[in-house]
Amino acid sequence: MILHEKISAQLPAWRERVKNLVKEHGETVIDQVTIGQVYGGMRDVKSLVTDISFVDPATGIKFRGMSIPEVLEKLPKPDGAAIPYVGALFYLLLVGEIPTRAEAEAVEAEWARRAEVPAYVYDVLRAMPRETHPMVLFSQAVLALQVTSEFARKYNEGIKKDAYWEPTLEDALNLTAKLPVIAAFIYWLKYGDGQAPKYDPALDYGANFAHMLGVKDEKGYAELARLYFILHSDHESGNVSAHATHLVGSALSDAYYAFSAGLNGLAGPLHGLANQECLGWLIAVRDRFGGVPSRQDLYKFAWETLESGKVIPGYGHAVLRVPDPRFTAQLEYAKQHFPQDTLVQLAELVYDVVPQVLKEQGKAKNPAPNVDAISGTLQYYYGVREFDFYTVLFGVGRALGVMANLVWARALGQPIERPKSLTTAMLEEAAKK
Ligand code: CMX
Repeated sequence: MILHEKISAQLPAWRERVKNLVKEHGETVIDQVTIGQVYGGMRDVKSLVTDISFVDPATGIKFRGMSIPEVLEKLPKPDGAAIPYVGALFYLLLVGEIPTRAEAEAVEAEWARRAEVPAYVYDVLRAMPRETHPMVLFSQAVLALQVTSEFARKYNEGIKKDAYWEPTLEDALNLTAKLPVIAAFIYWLKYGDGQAPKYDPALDYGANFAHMLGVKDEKGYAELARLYFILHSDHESGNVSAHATHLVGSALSDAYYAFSAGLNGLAGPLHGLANQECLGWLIAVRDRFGGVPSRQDLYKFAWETLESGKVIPGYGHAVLRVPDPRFTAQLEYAKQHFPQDTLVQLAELVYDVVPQVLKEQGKAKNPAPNVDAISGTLQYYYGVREFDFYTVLFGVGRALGVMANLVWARALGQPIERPKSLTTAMLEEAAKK
C-alpha cells in the first residue's frame, strides 16, 4: 500500500534524526512555565511535538509547511472539481509530500475498500434514545468499532515496538474510511427515516458524503464537503481534540479508544460545538431584525450577548492572533458560490462589527473570527440545517489530522504522556522565592 511504503521509506532517517536530537540536546531548555500558565490551561507552554501541522499565531495553520491557499491549489482534484481530493490531503499529512493524482486516488481507493461498517454498530446506535446528541452517537460508534482494532490484535500477539505504527496505519485507514458512513447514518437516524443512501465506491470521499447525506445539490455539496474536511483536519497538537487523542493514544490505547476520547473533547462548546452555537447566534440576529440588521443594531446585539455573560461564538482563539485562514477560505467559497445568501451577508457584517466590540470589551486576546464563525452558514445553505450535527462534520475532518499524528507518534516511539502536577501551596512557595 502506497502510504505504508512511503512512510516506511522515511522512517529510518526520522528515527535517527529524533534519536540524535534527544541524545545530543536532551537538556536544551526550550520554554519556561509561569504560575499564570499552570493555572491558565497551559496556554503557550511549548511541550508537544508534531510535524504534521503548525499554527503560526500571525498567519494560521500550515499543513506540512503549506498554507491553506497552497494546499487548495496544489493538491490533485477530481475531474471538473475546484476543491482537492480529501485523500490527497490525508496523503500530504501522512507522507509530507504533495501526492500525484494517482497517489491521491490510491488513498481514495483504500477508503472505498474499507468503508463498510459492521451491522452491530448500527444496532448500537439504533438502541440509543432518540434525543441522544449526535456527538454521543458518533463517539459511541467509534468506540464500538474498537473490537476491530488491528493494533490491539497485533499488540496482544506481541508485535515489536518498532512495528506499532503499521497496524496503527491500518486502524487509521479503516476508521477514517468508515467515519463519513457512520456520520451519514447518524444524520438519517436522527433527522430522517433511518435509511441513509448506500456508500458508492465510484465516488470520492467528499462526493460520497454528499451522496449519503442526500442533499439536493450533490455536486455543489461534494465540493463543500471536501473543503470542510480538509480545513478541519488538523490544527497542531495542543487543541483539545488533538491533545485528547494523543494523550489517550500515548497509553498505547488504540486508534478507536483514542479518537473516541478526542471526539468527546470536540463536543465541548468552547471547542467543536462552537460551530453549532455560532450559526444559532447568526440566526438569532436574523430573526430579531428580520434579515441583515444595520451595523448599529448588530453592534448593540453583540454587546447584549456579552453583557448577558456569554461569549460570541466563532470569535477568539487560544493561539491565533489574526482572522483564521480557515474562516477566510470558507467565506471566500461562500462569496464565490452564493453571495446573495442572507446568512453569508450577515456573517460578513458580523466579521466587520464583532472584532470591534470585542476590542472595546478588552478581554479577548484575539477579537478575530475562527473556523467556526462561518462553517455552519455554508452547511445551512446546502440544506444541512440540523445544528447539532455540525460537530459531527468537524469530527469527520478532525480524524484525518489526529490519525496522521497517531501513526507518526507510534512510528517515532513517543512515550506515555505524564506531566507533573504541583499543589497550590507549592506554587505559593515558588512565588515567594
Ligand atoms: N466572546 C466573549 N469573550 C471572549 C471571547 C468571545 N468570543 N473570546 C475570548 N473571550 C474572553 C474569554 O472568555 C476570557 O474571559 P475571562 O477572562 O472572563 O475568562 C478572556 O476573553 C480571555 O480569553 P482569551 O485568552 O482571549 O481566549 P482563551 O484562549 O481563553 O479561549 C476560546 C479561546 C476560543 C475558547 C475563546 O476565544 C472563546 O470562548 N471563543 C468563543 C467560542 C469559540 O468560538 N470556540 C471555538 C474555537 C475554535 C475551536 O477550537 O474549534
